[in-house]
Order: sequence, then structure tokens, then C-alpha cells
Amino acid sequence: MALTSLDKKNQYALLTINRPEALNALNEDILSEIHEHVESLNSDKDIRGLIITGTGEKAFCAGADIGQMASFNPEQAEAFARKGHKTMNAISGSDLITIAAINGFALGGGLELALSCDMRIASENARMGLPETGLGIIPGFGGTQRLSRLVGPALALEIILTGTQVKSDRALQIGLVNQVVELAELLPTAEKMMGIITGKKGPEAQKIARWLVHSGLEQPLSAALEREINEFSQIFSRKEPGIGLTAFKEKKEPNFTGE
Ligand code: CO8
Repeated sequence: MALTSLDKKNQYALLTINRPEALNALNEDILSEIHEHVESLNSDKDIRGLIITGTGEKAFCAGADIGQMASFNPEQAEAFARKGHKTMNAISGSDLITIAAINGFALGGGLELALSCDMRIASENARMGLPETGLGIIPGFGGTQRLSRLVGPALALEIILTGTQVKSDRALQIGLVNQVVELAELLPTAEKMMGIITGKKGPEAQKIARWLVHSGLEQPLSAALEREINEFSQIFSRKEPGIGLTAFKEKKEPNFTGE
């Protein structure tokens, strides 16, 4: 039986991890399913966004499956880490605009899954952390890199070395999440944000801006700024500036999709 479900809505999809008996922990099958869903959405012209969440009120995802890892040798550990990275990279590297709706625990690989998304919205009961060093291992699905790029090395090291569970109010304070809302409001809030994003903005402009933000983090500032100038000029060879700038002058709503 599938351990994840995919529900297509207007311009975006909702992916839910369905393994509540293990607090939605990630095994190989779930990683494969998430990867397949992202691949299929990449080729779906009607879908521009993805919200990822977990079943139930307790956990977004409590990490990689600890039972599965207990007997690993180094080769098996590498294969599992590579599989996790492949899935996280598929999310961060796709053209989908992604939001993690964190409904409870997001620990270890669960937080790493949320970190592979563009934005994170957490419920008030959410607890986020990278407890791996307490298990004698290290974050292995991108956490050492994505968390430090998001909150800075000092806070990332505090979280990694203490293994603390960060409560949602502190997560908001340090920029780990974008918003904190009541649990009942979590999906409506994520869906509302996705609706604004996929609503009346220029899809090409959003795609380029998103790519500049992500790719710029891997470049020296001067090169990334030069790339912005280049993309800014190139966008004027596309149709969106004509639609958006003209609509503003005419005091009308822009219609980028022509629908
Ligand atoms: N894997 C497998 N099963 C899990 C996991 C997990 N990560 N987390 C919880 N479960 C299971 C429990 O075993 C339990 O099952 P059962 O009822 O059969 O005993 C069930 O979920 C409910 O959990 P608890 O009874 O423990 O619930 P509590 O409310 O008491 O505690 C916690 C909730 C605090 C979330 C607790 O379950 C916990 O600490 N879980 C483990 C969290 C953790 O350490 N996560 C990190 C895992 S390591 C990781 O993610 C590494 C990623 C990189 C891998 C690199 C590859 C080499």
C-alpha cells in the first residue's frame, strides 16, 4: 500500500506522508514515492506548486527509519544517504514552488525534508531538530548544509550538537520557519500562501527569481549579482513585463496566463 498520497488541486499538489504508526518516519519506499511524485509533477503543466505534510496531529516526519538503520554497514549507509539526497535534491531542484506544512515533530530526516522546501509553515505544537548525534550518527539527508545556510553556522551547530527540539516560536525567531499557526489553520494557511503565489504573479518571473535565490547561495556575491542583472535584462525579451507593467499603468489586474 502506498505510504504517501498526492492530491492535485488548482495549480498545486498536496503530498502527504501516511505512516502515522511510525510518526511518518522515512523508509526507502517513502523516499522513492516522494521522488516519483516530484518527477511526475515536474512534467505536469497544470501544477506549479507542492505542499508537503504528514498524516495526523503529532508528526510531520520523525526522521529516517531508525529500525532500518540499526544494522547498516558503511556501504548500506552510503546507499541510504544517497537515496535521501536524491529525493531532497529532486524537491529543491525542481521548478515547483514548495512549502513544508510542519504538523508536529520534524526531526532528523524529517527536518531535512522540510529544509529541502522553499518555505516552511509550522503548527504551534511543532518541534524541530537534528537529534542524530545523540544516536551516534550525523545528519545525512542534507541537514548540515541546508540548516547552516538557512539559520547560519552558529545556530545550526547549536541545533546539531545539542540535539535540542526547537519549539515553533523559537523556529520563527531564528528564521527556520516562515510562519507559525494553530494546527487547525496549518493546511489552510499553506494553501492560502500557495494560492497567492500561483495567483496573479508572473510565472516566468517567479521561476527566474526563485532560481536566482537558490543558485546565488552557491556563488560568490559579485557573480550572483551579475547574474541578476543579466536575468533582469533578459526578462524584457519575454511577454510577462508587457502584461504586468501595462496592467499597472492601466490600473487593471494583470492576466499572465491568458485564461
Ligand atoms: N524511525 C522509526 N520509528 C520511529 C521513529 C523513527 N525515526 N520515530 C518514532 N518512531 C516510532 C516509535 O518507535 C514508535 O513505534 P512503536 O509504537 O512501534 O514503539 C512510534 O513511532 C511512536 O513513537 P514514540 O512512542 O517514541 O512517541 P513519543 O511521543 O514517545 O516520542 C519522539 C516522539 C520524540 C518523536 C520519538 O519517537 C523519537 O525520538 N523518535 C526518533 C526521532 C529521531 O531521532 N529522528 C532522527 C532519526 S535519524 C535520521 O533521521 C537521520 C537522517 C539521515 C540518514 C542518513 C542515512 C545513513
